[in-house]
Amino acid sequence: MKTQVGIIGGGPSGLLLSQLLHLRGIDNVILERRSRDYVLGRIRAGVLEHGFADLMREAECGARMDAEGEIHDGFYIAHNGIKERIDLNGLTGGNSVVVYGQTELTRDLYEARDKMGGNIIHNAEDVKPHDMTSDAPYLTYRSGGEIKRIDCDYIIGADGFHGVSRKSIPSDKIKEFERIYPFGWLGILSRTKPVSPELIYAKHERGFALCSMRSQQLSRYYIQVPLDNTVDDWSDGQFWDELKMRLPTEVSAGLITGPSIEKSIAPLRSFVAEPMRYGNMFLAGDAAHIVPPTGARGLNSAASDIYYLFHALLDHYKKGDDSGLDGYSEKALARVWKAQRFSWWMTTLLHSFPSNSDFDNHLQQTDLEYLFSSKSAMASLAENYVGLPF
Ligand code: FAS
Ligand code: PHB
Repeated sequence: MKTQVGIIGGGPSGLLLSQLLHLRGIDNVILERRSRDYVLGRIRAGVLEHGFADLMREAECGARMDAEGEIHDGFYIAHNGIKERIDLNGLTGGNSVVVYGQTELTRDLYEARDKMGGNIIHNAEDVKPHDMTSDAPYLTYRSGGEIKRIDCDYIIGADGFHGVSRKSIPSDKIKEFERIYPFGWLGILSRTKPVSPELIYAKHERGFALCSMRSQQLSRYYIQVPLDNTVDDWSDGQFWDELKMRLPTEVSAGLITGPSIEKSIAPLRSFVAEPMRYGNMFLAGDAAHIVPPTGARGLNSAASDIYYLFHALLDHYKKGDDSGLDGYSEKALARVWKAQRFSWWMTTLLHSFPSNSDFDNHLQQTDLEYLFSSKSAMASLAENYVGLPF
């Protein structure tokens, strides 16, 4: 098989790029290791920057997001028994975020690809990129016991943190930066009315908590847990009791609890691989970078990678201009590192660090007090949260 762009990974990054390229007549194929049901069974991000929402609309996949997603003009930070609001809309001259689950967004992208007859190969085993530094790179994969080959002009590694693309780059051609946090997030999904119309990020001496949602009937809650915890250490009742202890009394009094329909623990790490290009293979999304979810930047950083790659490939195929491709890694990394900084700062501000000294803890509380004492500080948080320009 021959295609123009071979994409490894059928998550949001790969799907969004595939849809944008196909709409402009650029042929592409997605190789996805898992089944579609498996991919759609993942519960992940919940907050979209306005730039991501615009890209979904440009990809003709935004209708359900606009119908069912919620526009949020602000969120709360709870600390010392009170909650204070960050007025995203007022502090950014009218910008906001869309609360719409990644699972639904991925479903919308799959439906759009099917409608256009997009070529997505599921259960593609042993996907491998080859001859990436040549003008004729290709992909191989195993399907039904047979090794198949796809010749392409370019390969996109959109296969997430555990994918094959980044690991196929010689170690002397890539540099990795990483910070592992000494805790994880235990998250649950429950068919209950959210405790608050807007998100609440809570800093508490017992640990961080987050009250989020997927709709007015579906709540998403998280609590910081030690790295050695497993889901089996936490019954639903224990989760609800701990969450209540970490929220201001007036908030926990209104918490509607119910059985968890999903419960999982995600480790927290900051990770960047540089450069995001190796020959004619380009990395995008979690394949190249990971952030702790505190700043809701994970999925949103993938969106700007896709935006840059889409326009770079368009310029190549439509104008013979390769400046976008040649500048992709530097341009994407400039925004990736700003998302890294913001995510690290939000994580450091709001979590309990077991190894913190009294000085560290005093500094952390002062950072929070300064934030709410300064419109400039809140505006800086807000402009990062709604999304820096692409
Ligand atoms: P993805 O990992 O989503 O997709 C990669 C795809 O490639 C997968 O479908 C995988 O099956 C496939 N693949 C992997 N290896 C392959 C191979 N060898 N061959 C073929 N296919 C292969 N972000 C937020 O903003 N907020 C959150 O709350 C949040 N929570 C998260 C919780 C968890 C547990 C995880 C893992 C991530 C979370 N994220 C969150 C980040 C997440 O949303 C990612 O940013 C987002 O999924 C990035 O999308 P992709 O780059 O497409 O990578
Ligand atoms: C979520 O709803 O899953 C969510 C929202 C905001 C975050 C992280 C996760 O910062």
